[in-house]
Amino acid sequence: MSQITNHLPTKELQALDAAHHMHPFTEDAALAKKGARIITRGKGVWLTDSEGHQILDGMAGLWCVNVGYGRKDIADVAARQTEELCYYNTFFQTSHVPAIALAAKIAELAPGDLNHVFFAGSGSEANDTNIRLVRRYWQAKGKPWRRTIIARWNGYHGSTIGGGSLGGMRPIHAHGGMIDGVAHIGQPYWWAEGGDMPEDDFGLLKAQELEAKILEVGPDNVAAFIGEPIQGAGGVIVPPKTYWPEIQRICDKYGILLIADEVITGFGRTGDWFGSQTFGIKPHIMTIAKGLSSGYAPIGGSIICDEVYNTIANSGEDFNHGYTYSGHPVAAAVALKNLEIMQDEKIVDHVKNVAHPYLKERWEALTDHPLVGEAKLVGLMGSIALTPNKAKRAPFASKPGTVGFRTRERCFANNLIMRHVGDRMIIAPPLVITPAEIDVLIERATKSLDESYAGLKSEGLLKAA
Ligand code: PXG
Repeated sequence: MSQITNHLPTKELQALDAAHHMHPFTEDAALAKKGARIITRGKGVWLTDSEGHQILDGMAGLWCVNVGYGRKDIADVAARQTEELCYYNTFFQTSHVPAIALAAKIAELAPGDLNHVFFAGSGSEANDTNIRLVRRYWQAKGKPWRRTIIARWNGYHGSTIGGGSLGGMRPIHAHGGMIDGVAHIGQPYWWAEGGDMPEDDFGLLKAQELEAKILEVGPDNVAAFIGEPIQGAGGVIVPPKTYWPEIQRICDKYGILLIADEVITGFGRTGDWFGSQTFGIKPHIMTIAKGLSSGYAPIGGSIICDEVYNTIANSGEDFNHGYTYSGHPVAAAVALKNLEIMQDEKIVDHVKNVAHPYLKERWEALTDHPLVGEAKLVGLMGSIALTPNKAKRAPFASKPGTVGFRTRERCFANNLIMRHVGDRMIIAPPLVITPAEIDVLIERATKSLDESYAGLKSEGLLKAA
């Protein structure tokens, strides 16, 4: 199929796409008029589209292609495993080598006593697993009423009804509703919401919203708190350094399970194996997906600590949960190979000691640009705030996201994938990016910012709200 369709002209592919393919998070009728951009190949940090453009992928796909595109060694493993055992399940007291080996490898890499893995096909599914895990844990502890999960507004935990409910994205809640037993608190987004308060004070204030919510719900009704070490889809919002220690203190004080959603921050993105290590978080459960396989196969999971695992495993009952593709052998073999590559090629060290320091200097220099307020970078996860007034950290008078969208369009035109979330621009390039490629990224980003700025200026759109 791909061999055939790759040879169809772009217009024909776009017409077929519009006729039959419904896209995620997309107004399809509007896309049909424009035609989707069609990506045909990837190698390293580079993508090729059906028109032959060479695009630098500043987003690693959707935050996932950590080892870069086009690795033959991963493709070979997938082919071999497909031939040897393309599928078998892990239900009914059976197991298979790829799932066993991958679970053991993840347990080796994960910190502390996070020693047990429940596999899913994606991050959303893994978070649905987590909802059942934490509620089942408290049932098995004889406290079935402990079932509320506290999460954050503007957090992202997937788009299944469960994952979407944990997430704090109101447009997702608006399409189909939420599950019961989820409560949200504010996000630690100092740039937009911190006002005159010092950043560290604001971090404490936001973390203390957790304590207030626990007291409101009743400490004995709360099962868990879930958060991304750094909010990704929410705009790469790096919390003040005071935030996570205070969240940890509050969770410990009330005996609440802590779930770190590491779907984006896991597997090297922050310069450590896990974002929890970067921020000193000690979670009971981690959600993983994306970088686990570098996106070469769909796989996610929950890494579970001894206490939660032992309580459920020794409860005398089945854990009534599982997916056809839990631990899928081809996906597991691919993920294992990906993690071996990460280790053999010391990719986490590359992030920490080469790519991050080099990009940090160049990324932070973007604050000299008239459109850019703050620039944040943790590992290879970065954001810049666009603003008409840096000193006041002011938003634009235009509808939020207008300037970000226009800047993203300039990036596309300049063959750089840099996303926007509202009026923040975000990047998360493949972890293997080299200094020379970082130069290209910065050069294209600067050109795009210049063009966006010139356009906004000529149209009188640089006004503050
Ligand atoms: N948790 C986090 C922290 C995520 O970033 C998920 C869970 C869900 O994973 P799956 O594999 O079910 O998609 C994610 C996914 C965006 C964007 O616009 C981000 C994600 C997915 C789609 C779009 O940045 N992250």
